[in-house]
Amino acid sequence: MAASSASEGSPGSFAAHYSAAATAQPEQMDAFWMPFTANRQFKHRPRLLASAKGMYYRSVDGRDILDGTGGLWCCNAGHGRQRIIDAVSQQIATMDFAPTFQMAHPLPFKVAERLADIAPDSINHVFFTNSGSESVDTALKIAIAYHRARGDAARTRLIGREKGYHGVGFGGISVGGLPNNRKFFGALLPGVDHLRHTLDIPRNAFSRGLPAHGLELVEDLERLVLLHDASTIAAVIVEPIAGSAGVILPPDGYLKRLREICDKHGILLIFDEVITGFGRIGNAFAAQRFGVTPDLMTVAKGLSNGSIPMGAVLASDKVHDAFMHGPEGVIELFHGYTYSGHPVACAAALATLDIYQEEKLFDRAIELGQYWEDAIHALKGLPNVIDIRNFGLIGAIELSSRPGAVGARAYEVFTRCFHDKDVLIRTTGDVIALSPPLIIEKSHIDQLFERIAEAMRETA
Ligand code: PXG
Repeated sequence: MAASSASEGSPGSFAAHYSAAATAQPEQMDAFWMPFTANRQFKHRPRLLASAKGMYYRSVDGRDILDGTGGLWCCNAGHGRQRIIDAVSQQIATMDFAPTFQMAHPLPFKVAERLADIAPDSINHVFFTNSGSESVDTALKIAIAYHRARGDAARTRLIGREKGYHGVGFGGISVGGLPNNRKFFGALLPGVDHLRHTLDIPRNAFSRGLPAHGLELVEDLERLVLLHDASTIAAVIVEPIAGSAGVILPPDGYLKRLREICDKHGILLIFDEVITGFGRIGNAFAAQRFGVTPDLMTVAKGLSNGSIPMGAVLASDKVHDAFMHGPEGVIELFHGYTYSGHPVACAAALATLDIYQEEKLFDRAIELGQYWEDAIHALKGLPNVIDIRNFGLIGAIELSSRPGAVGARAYEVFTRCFHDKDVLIRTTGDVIALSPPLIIEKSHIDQLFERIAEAMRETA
């Protein structure tokens, strides 16, 4: 596109793209192969967003849509934050890109320091990536290489958990436990096993906060140690709260006990904090909220408020220091991405971390937690509701599935919410999952659940 045609309102401008999109026909939308989407269904009745500010998106047809999802668990500080816009604009104009292989620029050092400041005490080192999936693959590789660096090269096995979601790299789908994300893609990584998941609706339905039943499930790790022997196991990776599988909470005491068992057997513990990080459940990270410190943490999403792709692995001194031996001229970890520590992403992250700190957004999920919990549990008794789960500013409403059509009922609620109720929710299977920006106010919470309840009542 010639530069001269890219001005406001001209054929190549953003405004023109948006107005064309509002009336696009399915065949005009064919080129974009959409991720995790029923492409043909979507293109027959698209849901297109045009702009975003604060708690709201605006659709291409001009409706203000209340964001119950923080984009996709990303925009913890709400949308369109001026500070991030300014930081990103200024950085891209100053230096668009700089390599971080054998070269660097000041920003990733600053972001790393800021992350070390808000992470648990023993976690002081940061490896940058560009997404949650890359963070997971990076953390798994660091875990295996850590043991090798210590002369314990037989520890290569990775343990994930059923229903876990760790992104879509081969490492992530191998340790992940969602059948649809695995079954199409061959044999996956060898040497992986899985703990049992902790979703137990018969015993825990409508629990408020952490479920009381299921602590014994953590002992499943001892079963895997017996089977494989600890000397072969590098790491266990879990989401402190599983998001994508439909919000699965750890039974009270589960994560503490998991830490103990890992310590007993010399196994590294990785928390995948891609959705629980940056205040989602109060405190900076779930690690602090639950009082359990892992050896490695993966983050993304809220790190840059979703504005520019960015992820990171946060490593403990123990893990990091194990690599810092041998001749100084030798590369300690043969791993990295062209865009690790990208200047524009770093600028976005610094501005984001400033907002979180100044507005005390990591306190919000605790301040609002009770109100949120009461509001979501008030939906008990609506048609087809079989469970409601909540923690911090995360919520889930699980519906019974229609016979032979898992996911259809929640999908109908989702489309009704978007088209008729002007509210954005997220569904996975028949679970409605909610993760609003942390700037949400009580009046938004009321609005959110009123609208969702209406859509649920209208859905058979
Ligand atoms: N780990 C966890 C725990 C995640 O939730 C990833 C890794 C992968 O991140 P990237 O940036 O590679 O997508 C995620 C991503 C949902 C939903 O609806 C959740 C994610 C992505 C898309 C949808 O719950 N989480």
